[in-house]
Amino acid sequence: MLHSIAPRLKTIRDKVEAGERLSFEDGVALYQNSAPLNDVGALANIVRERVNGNAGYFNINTHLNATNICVYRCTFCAFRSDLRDERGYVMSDEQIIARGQEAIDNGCTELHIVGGLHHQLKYDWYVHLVRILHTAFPHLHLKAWTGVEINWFEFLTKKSVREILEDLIDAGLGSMPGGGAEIFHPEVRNQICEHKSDASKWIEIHRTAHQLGLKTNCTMLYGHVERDFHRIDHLCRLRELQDETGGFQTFIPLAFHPDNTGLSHIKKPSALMDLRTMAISRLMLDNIPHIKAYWIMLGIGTAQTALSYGADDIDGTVRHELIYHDAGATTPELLTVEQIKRLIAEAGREPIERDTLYRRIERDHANPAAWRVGEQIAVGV
Ligand code: V47
Repeated sequence: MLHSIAPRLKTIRDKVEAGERLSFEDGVALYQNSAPLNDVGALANIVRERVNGNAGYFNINTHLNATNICVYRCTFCAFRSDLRDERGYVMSDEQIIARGQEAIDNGCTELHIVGGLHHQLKYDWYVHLVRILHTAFPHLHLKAWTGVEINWFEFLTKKSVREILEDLIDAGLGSMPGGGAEIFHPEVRNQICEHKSDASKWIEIHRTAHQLGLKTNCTMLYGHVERDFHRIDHLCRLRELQDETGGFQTFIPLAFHPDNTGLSHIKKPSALMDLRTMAISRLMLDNIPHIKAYWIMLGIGTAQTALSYGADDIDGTVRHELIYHDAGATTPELLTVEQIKRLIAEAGREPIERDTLYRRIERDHANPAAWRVGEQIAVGV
């Protein structure tokens, strides 16, 4: 017998209006096609405006992927290369410093640094990279290495997660990006990245980072082999850690891009799926301050729409993005500050430049590459 979704939606609406937490079952129900997307989006928008008002955050940042050579073979990844593949590269210290200088010259406040788990490079190379950048550019925030990379460093050094993070903080690490989470549920994880750190390891690494005072982000890769309940399970696990530590700043739902990957037979998720996932993320993650619509991955139109479906941030101007462009993203490789502000304003939100730690950035109009950190941004979670 078919059950109507309407009574459950009414219960969910009452909970959202009362600021009550949604259950696992509520989350799964919101994924049903019979739950109208506009209704789900309108509920998420209530939470978005309660938490972040009318703000549309962005930052000015640059990516650095210092090597694409990786021992792992995640089926969803088009970026990785084998050691002897002609696509494989490792950047020299000079190239790394030049990327930092380019960031400074363009007024960036953040370097987003991730890469491959190289077969031969030692732990010291990864720490050294952070140290030389921090020494040369002490005001540039280094958001570096995912939980998966930290787990690889454990394997290389036999040190504890805490010791590794302490080494990296000492070298100049400012925070950690949210990658490597993919889908936590083992039914999916074992199909798409069986060899890399499992859910409990990824969670343990972020817990330890939070205990050491580092802020981190979190992600979920959707639109491949997972089902609705796998996504909701993933969000519930993130929510649980956030209850314990409060250390996550931003959640970024990542839409799978199939080109040049081991899953190229799968169709990329539709814009409707992107918006539904954005909205459900905002509704389930009632304790995470920010939800990011990563424009590189969503495309500009969907990212703009997402600002009314739960998202309050659209990431940065971004230079040198490789992970999505290798997997077929057709978005531009960078936006100017004027373009990013315009697209937020067109979506009816107030563009606010932030740094990685969500402090306002104030710029000198005569010299836009010069900036200073302003007040901490308040949120309603
Ligand atoms: O962990 C890899 C994903 C992630 C593909 O913290 C893919 O601010 C789709 O985590 N199609 C890395 N996704 C990117 C990431 C990120 C991005 C922007 C901001 C932040 C942040 C973090 O990209 C990986 C994986 O989940 N990914 N390949 C692909 N073909």
